[in-house]
Amino acid sequence: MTEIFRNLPKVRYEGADSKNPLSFKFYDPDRVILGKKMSEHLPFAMAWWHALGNAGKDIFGDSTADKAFGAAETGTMEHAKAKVDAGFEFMQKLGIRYFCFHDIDLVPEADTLEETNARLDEITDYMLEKMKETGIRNLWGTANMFFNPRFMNGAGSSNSVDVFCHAAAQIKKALDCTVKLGGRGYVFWGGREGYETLLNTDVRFEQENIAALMRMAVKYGRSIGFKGNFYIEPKPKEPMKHQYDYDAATAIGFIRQYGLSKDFKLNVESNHATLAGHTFQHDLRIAGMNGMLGSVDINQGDLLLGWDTDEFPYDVYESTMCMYEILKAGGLSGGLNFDAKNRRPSYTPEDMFHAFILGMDSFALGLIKAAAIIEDGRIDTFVKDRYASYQTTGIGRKIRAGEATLEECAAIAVGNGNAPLPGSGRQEYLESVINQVFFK
Ligand code: XUL
Ligand code: CO
Repeated sequence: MTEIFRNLPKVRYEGADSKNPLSFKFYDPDRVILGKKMSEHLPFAMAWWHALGNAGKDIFGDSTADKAFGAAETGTMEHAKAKVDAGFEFMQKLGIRYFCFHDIDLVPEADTLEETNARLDEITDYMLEKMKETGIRNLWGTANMFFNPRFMNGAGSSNSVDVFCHAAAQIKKALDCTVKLGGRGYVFWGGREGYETLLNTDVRFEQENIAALMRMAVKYGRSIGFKGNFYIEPKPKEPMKHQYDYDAATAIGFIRQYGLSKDFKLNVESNHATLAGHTFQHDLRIAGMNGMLGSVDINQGDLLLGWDTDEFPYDVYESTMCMYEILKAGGLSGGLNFDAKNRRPSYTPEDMFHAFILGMDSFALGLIKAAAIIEDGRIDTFVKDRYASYQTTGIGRKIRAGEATLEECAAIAVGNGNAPLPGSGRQEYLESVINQVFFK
């Protein structure tokens, strides 16, 4: 088979002093951190849609990159196969062990569902061969229920029952493909599950229907042997003005309200959390403390732009706090999917390599620094001590045990006179501890 990324080598770890642009400076897969190999802490995945599908088109301009990968014509089955060849060669060269896909990332959508499904059968047969050859695995699959005009008012939340049924058909087939490829998860990102105006929208009706569709998906998935997690991927807006899975807390509320907790966790994405007005760390913490941190889409937004820019992550403070939350939550059942794309002017195949090297090195550094923060111990000790009065006083212990009454607390307050100040939060000191751990 012809090599697609000719002149681009297998990328290896060369250490922080290397000036070779096509080497890892920090990602050393076999290095052991907190008792586990880096490669196990960091189950990186390639997003089919960005890496193999996105050629740099934006609303002001056409593609800049050539993502035909040698096919005579794009949007054909020949092109779909060329993408498989390119994707597996790329993942092997970067040492990436997982990929994620939407149904229509894999094949061009045909005029009928039957024909699209037949194309999916053909391409997944071809992918399975490559997976066997390379040991590369599927992290998660999903159905694209936002691109086609039929989904203009949503999928599960559509006002039209015919659209709802079409969404169901796509989910059914995407689940078939995910199970066939041995996927570890199945994602619902409700890109158009929301509204443009409340003047035409019955929010309760739409949310009940989304939950009904998810319940059907779980029932069908389990019936065909899907053992992995279902994930909701929160995002507050874009493309819709308001999206129902606004942030981690909202999605967890939805999952609990509709009785989906047994089967669902979250896929938390960095740039989505920041669009919701949170830090990435915030949404990871909310998911983790609720036992709902399943998988993560890693990328980076731009505060000066304010939309979902899906940049490759280079902010090591952010990747560190991400890995800190993941380590604290006991790891991921899913993985770290690069839902990220090259900037439009970085259009060459070599730029794809640079992008993943940047992202993988940023997360390797994040892991190293997060482990160092935990081993240093000052942050964890400070947080624990900050709440010490709930351990050192009788009333504190009673409050924690749920045994105190309002009258009892009030009587203690009266006996104490005015409550003393609660103690300094020491934010600036703690931030300087982080800097010290980073740069010592
Ligand atoms: C869009 C986004 C999606 C999901 C999968 O912002 O993140 O690509 O990850 O549908
Ligand atoms: Co995503």
